[in-house]
Amino acid sequence: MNLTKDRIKNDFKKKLMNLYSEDITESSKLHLYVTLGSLVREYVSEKWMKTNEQYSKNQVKQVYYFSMEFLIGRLLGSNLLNLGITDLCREALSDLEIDLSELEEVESDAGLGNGGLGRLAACFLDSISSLEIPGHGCGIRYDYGLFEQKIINGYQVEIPDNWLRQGNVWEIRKENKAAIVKFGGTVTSVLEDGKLSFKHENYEAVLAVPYDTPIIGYNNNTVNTLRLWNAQTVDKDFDLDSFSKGEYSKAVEHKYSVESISQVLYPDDTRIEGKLLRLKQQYFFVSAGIQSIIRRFKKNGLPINLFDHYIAIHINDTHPSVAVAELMRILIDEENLSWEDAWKITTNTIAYTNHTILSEALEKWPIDLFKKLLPRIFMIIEEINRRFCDEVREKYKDERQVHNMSIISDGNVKMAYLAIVGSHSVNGVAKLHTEILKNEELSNFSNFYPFKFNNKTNGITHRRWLMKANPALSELITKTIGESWITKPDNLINLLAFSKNEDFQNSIHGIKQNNKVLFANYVKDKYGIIVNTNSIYDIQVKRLHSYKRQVLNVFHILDLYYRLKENRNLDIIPRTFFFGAKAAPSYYLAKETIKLINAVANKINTDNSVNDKIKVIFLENYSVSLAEKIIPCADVSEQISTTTKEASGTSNMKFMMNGSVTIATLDGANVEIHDAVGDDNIVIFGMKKDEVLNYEKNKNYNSYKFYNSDPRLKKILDNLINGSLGVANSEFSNIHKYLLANNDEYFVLKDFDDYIKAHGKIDQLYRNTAKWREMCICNIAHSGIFSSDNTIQQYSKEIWKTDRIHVDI
Ligand code: 26Q
Repeated sequence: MNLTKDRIKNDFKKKLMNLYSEDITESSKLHLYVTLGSLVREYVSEKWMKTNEQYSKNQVKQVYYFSMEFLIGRLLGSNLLNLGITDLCREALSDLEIDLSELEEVESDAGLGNGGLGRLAACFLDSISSLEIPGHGCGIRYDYGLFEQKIINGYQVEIPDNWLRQGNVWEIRKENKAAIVKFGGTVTSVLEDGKLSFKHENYEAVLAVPYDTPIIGYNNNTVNTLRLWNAQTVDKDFDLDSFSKGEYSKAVEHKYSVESISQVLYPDDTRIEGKLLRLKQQYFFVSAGIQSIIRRFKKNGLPINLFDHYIAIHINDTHPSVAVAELMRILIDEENLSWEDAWKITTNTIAYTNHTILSEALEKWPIDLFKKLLPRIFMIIEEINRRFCDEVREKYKDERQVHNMSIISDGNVKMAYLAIVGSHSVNGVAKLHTEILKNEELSNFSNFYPFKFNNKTNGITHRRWLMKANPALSELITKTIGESWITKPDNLINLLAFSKNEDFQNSIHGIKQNNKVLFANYVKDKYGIIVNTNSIYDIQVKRLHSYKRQVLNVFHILDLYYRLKENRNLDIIPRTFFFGAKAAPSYYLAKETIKLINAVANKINTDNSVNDKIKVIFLENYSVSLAEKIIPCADVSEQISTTTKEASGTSNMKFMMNGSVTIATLDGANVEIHDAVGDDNIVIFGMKKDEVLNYEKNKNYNSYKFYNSDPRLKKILDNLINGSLGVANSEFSNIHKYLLANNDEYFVLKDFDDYIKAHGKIDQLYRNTAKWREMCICNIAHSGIFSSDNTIQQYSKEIWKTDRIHVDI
């Protein structure tokens, strides 16, 4: 399609008239946004259709990425970018006296995820399409995404995220592709002509209706599909009996109970609660997704025994791991394959990524609950487990080992074990994480199946996180090294030749400075706080969790504050500390930490004796769109998790790509960032992996030792509970207790001293302007390897075995 400015102007006016019977002057921003969005969708419709046609016609292998979460954010800007029509649209709209960036701000974030895992899925989709890989997303169309966070009097308050209130221009409801998902009921076995079959009766049927969103590749014709499922009643919305008796609420009870399945994203990304509704959500989208894959597969005329030659299914953590049993069920019960054939196909099809080693996050379901909700699936898991346990018994002749590895044990179904046994590939998300999985957490399984375990270090899409979030920097990069980095992000390394070039350093600095000023204006408008744009912007944005140690960051700030109070002339570079973090609504310690950050912010920002040197800002409602604003203005990126606890981290990569210097523990992908940039371009502190593992094994850590021997820590901890932070004594007593009486699970006190020193080093480095800028450039130059394009190429080649397909129009 040959788009010109004039054509866009005309199409836009026509569309506005068709949709709203309005002209521009009387229209609202929302209507203008919807008009542009609809137009963009219209522009991709041919590519979308042709992509699907070509996949069917050529019978290519396709991959389906199953995930409970897709944290997409906004699509207008990234769709325009990938279509290569941002400037054209901006100019066309500008002729019509419309500001494109204002329209972008109207779009709600699709916040269908908690954090890293969901955002990774979104970056992967962008890379899959941009690399012309036939691959799609499969998930849940939640009516409500991750809650919106308000801070009231320093406390987090959660507001439902009604992201669909203004409609969603990107999705298409496909009623004709709906599937039925069955819950509960009874299963009986029937022997007929010597063949055993299973009859499922008295189940509750739920209708799964798909909504498709186009996933547009960068500068190509590929448009893949993100298919999200919505739950509906199969037949009647009303129980007419109850209705005619006047029992109105009873009449719609069933409808609400069914629709609740896809109503809301669970906002907890750790501490797993064994909630029935969560398991219902999992089976709901997995069953609907696999049914729709099988349906399309058969429609293309392919024989079922070649399923794994044409289909790869990737499961994002254990959340979709019932896929193993569901695929078995369909192959055996509906396609009449033998157990052995079905098992071969299933394990060849499915691959699993693990995202955590925190034991409290490992999913397990009580047997009774599982059996009642999914009786046939449970039977299949029992049989999978029986056969697996036989193999383990045969190999080790050790019943303890059999018990330790059993998928069903101690009254629970262990989803990670099911995922490992039922797939051909198990990967961690960074080198260190995979090592820990192999050698510690899942060593049983990696000894049994050494060929399954592999590493795929996470990545981020440089299109959203550099080109879209930081257009000025992208332009400068292209001006300096040409545009090849856009499709070959590794070529960013060519920037190294300019790292000492003074002009280039100044340009890099100028861009950062400009970003900092823009964000300072945002902060002033929203919070009424004046930020010193010459201060170091020191940023920690991520979910709030004890292992991510936001408290360590706060302790550094408090220490700095007390030092400034003691010595008004303390020579430090002014700093502004930014935090952004949502706490799971039931995670009380995390919520107390938010209150602590806000109390410290209030204390410091209102203290005129220090607030020209340091300020603290808690940014409300951290989200994808806020991340795109804040990351490009960071000088310092805080990646300070307890070593071994952060599987990978991905914001560390986004910051690096935008030219920040990282202060980090050697945890997760920080290890690979450190390997890439070297000692001189990152500030590393804290315990190493073995120290942490030793403390944990020997149980010989004693946090009081640090409290008693370090007067700075004593002061900070005492002040938490004596009212000196301007709040009641009890306000932070849980944090205090956690760190002292409960012995500081994540070694905050142990790493404190080293962290303070590391910040001292940052302050010194920043003074050497040329050296600091060189560091920033070096980080950008090495960030290309963390493009999710690289990650996806590895997944495609080593796990999915999918080929690139160029779509012809
Ligand atoms: C499971 C069951 C019930 C309720 C909630 C959950 C649940 C939901 C989300 C469990 C875990 C999550 C999310 C985990 C997550 O985001 N992990 C992060 O994944 C990133 C991508 O691999 C890594 O970079 C991070 O290190 C890891 O913490």
